[in-house]
Amino acid sequence: MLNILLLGVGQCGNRILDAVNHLSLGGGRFSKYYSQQQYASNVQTIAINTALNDLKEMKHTRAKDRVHIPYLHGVGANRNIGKQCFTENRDMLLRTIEERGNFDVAFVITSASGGTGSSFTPSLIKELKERYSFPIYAIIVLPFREEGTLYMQNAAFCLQEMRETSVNGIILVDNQFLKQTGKDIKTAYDGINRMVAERFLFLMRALDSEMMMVTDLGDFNTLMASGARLATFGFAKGERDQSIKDVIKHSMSPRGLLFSMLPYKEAVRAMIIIQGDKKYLDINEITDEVETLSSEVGHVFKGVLIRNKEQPQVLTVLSLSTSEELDKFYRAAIDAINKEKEQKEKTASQKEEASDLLKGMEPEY
Ligand SMILES: Nc1nc2c(ncn2[C@@H]2O[C@H](COP(=O)(O)OP(=O)(O)OP(=O)(O)O)[C@@H](O)[C@H]2O)c(=O)[nH]1
Ligand SMILES: [Mg+2]
Repeated sequence: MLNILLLGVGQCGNRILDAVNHLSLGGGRFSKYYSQQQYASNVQTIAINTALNDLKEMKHTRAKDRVHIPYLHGVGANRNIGKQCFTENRDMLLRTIEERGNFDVAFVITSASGGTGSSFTPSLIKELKERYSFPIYAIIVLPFREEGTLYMQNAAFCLQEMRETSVNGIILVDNQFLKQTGKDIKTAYDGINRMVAERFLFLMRALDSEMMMVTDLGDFNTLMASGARLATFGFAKGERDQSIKDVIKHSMSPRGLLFSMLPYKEAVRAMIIIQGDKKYLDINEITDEVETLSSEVGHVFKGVLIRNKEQPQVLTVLSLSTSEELDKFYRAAIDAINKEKEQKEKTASQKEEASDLLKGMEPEY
C-alpha cells in the first residue's frame, strides 16, 4: 500500500483537490462525513490557502484537511507578497505536513498564475525536498491566455522557479487548451477539475495495484525523470465496440490530452495504462500500439488492470523533451512582462513631467 500526500494550494489547487475527494468519496454531498476513501492507498489530502472563502467553498474535503494562512486580504495575485507570506508561515505548514506521517510520494496541485498557489508551491517544494527523500510531483495549471498580463507573468516565473527546485516532475494542465470543456467559466472549471481528478485517481490505482502486468511507482519515477521533467496526461474511455487500439489512440489525441503536444514527436518516454474487462483487451492490438509509440519516443511502460465487466479506459503519461506550446507560452508571457514594464515607465515619466512643470509654482486661490 502506498502512502500518498496530496496538497492543493490556492483556489485552483483547492478546487481540484476537492474534485479528487469528491470522486474518491463516492460523490454524495455528505459522503465526507461517513464514507471511506475508495483508494487502495493511504491518501492524505491537505488544502492550503490565504483566502478563507476559497477554503469554505470546498464541499468534499474535511475541515481538518483545510489549512488557512491568515493574511489580511489574500495576496491578490502578487507573488512577492505570497513568498513573504509563505516564509512567515513556513514552520506551521511543515509541522502540519509532518504530523500526517510518512509518505512514498507527494503531489502538489496549483495554478501557475494566481498569487498564493503560484508563490507558495515552489518554496514549499524546496523545503520539502530538503527534509524528505520521497519524490514530489507538481500538477500545474496554466491560465487562459486572455486573463491578463499579471497572470501570464506570474505563470512564467512560477514555472521557472519550479524548474529550479529539485521537483521530480511537473504535470501540465492548460486551461486555454481545455477551454471547450464548458460553455461558461464555471462549467469549464468544473469539467477541467474533474478531468484532472479522474486521471490522478486512475494513476494512483495503477501504481498501487498488486496485479500482474502493472506499472509501479518506480516506473513512474523513471518516466518523469526523463526529458525536461515535464509531462502531461492523456485519457480515453472506450465506447461500445470501440477497439482497444482506438481507445489508446484517442487517449493521445487532442481530445484526450490536458496540454497541447504532439505525443509521437515531443514525448521522450511514455506510460500506457489500460483498464477494463478482459474481453476488450486484445493483447495483439495493445502490443501493436505500444510498439508504434515506442518506435517514436523510446521506452514505453505498459500496465494492464483487469476489471470485470468494465468498459476499457486508457491513461497515458507522456514526458516531454521539447514543447512548441510551452515556447509559445513563454513568448506570450515575456510580451506581457514587457507591457507591464512599459506601462510602469510611462506612469513614472508622466509623474516626472508633471513635477517638472509644477516646479516653482504655487497654488493660486
Ligand atoms: N482549472 C481550473 N482553473 C482555475 C480554477 N480556479 C481558478 N483557476 C485558474 O487559476 C488562476 C488563478 O489562480 P488561483 O488559484 O485562483 O489563485 P490563488 O493561488 O488563490 O492566488 P490569489 O487568489 O491571487 O491569492 C487563473 O488562471 C484561473 O483561470 C479552477 O477551479 N479550475
Ligand atoms: Mg485565491
